Amino acid sequence: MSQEIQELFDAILAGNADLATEKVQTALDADLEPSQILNQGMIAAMAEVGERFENGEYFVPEMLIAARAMQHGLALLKPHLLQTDIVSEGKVVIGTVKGDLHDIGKNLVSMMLEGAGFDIFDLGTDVPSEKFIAAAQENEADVIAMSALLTTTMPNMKSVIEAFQEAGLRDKVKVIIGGAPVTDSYAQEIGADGYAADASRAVKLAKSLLN
Ligand code: B1M
Repeated sequence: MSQEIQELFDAILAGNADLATEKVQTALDADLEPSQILNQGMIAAMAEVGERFENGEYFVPEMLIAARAMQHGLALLKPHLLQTDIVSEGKVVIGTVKGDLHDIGKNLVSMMLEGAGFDIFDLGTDVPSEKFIAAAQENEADVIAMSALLTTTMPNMKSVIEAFQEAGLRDKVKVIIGGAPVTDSYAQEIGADGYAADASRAVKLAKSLLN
């Protein structure tokens, strides 16, 4: 790991938002690839935060400030991750499911989809089925993208799919899902159209489903 990436990783672990932003700039100035800065410096740091939480070294406040540091750094990195001059690929309604407040992964997926030319309608976190349905109808969505980070909230993805079925809208949209505890077999089990392990795979999946 380069020194710039290591310092960014450490700044996120320490939950220092100003320092994390500064270290993203330093890494960009050193001509490091934005994807490397994201994956090795930022996503890896959040994985370490999760491990420390599991081991009882970190608690919710530490997770929260680390997440805030990541989001500050991400705001600076965002323009460097996006392509320009792209035509619309389709409309995506995205959100983290009901009961779940984790939004960093969802924001990354949203950002990458936007960068790949999709029109994004981001409903935020803790999104109930009715809100997914209303947004899909209002915006004539092509894709419903759901994120869940908790094993306890994953079943709400199934509820959303069932709500689309009950509303007679299931065949009008493609449903993609993701998030740390979600798997390909879970996607099949609940009748989603696909699962992606990370944001760039989510872009490939959405494109392949619409073509
Ligand atoms: Co929470 N948390 N958290 N947390 N948190 C986890 C998820 C946990 C794994 C930590 C741990 O124990 N190791 C654990 C879940 C255990 C489980 O269910 N199996 C956990 C817990 C227990 C909790 C609370 C219950 C803690 C408590 O209160 N006692 C609580 C729940 C609150 C709630 O949601 N109701 C809670 C709260 C929080 C904070 C609010 C403090 C904060 C979130 C802040 C925020 O998001 N704004 C937080 C954080 C930061 C984490 C960890 C440390 C980091 C999550 C993260 O941002 N990762 C996390 C540990 C971990 O994940 N290892 C943890 C970085 C992000 C880029 O990755 O979101 O996985 P991720 O997204 C990836 C892929 O999953 C994928 O793409 C992204 C990468 O490109 N992806 C998709 C995501 N969505 C996708 C959708 C797609 C496709 C791909 O298609 C649509």
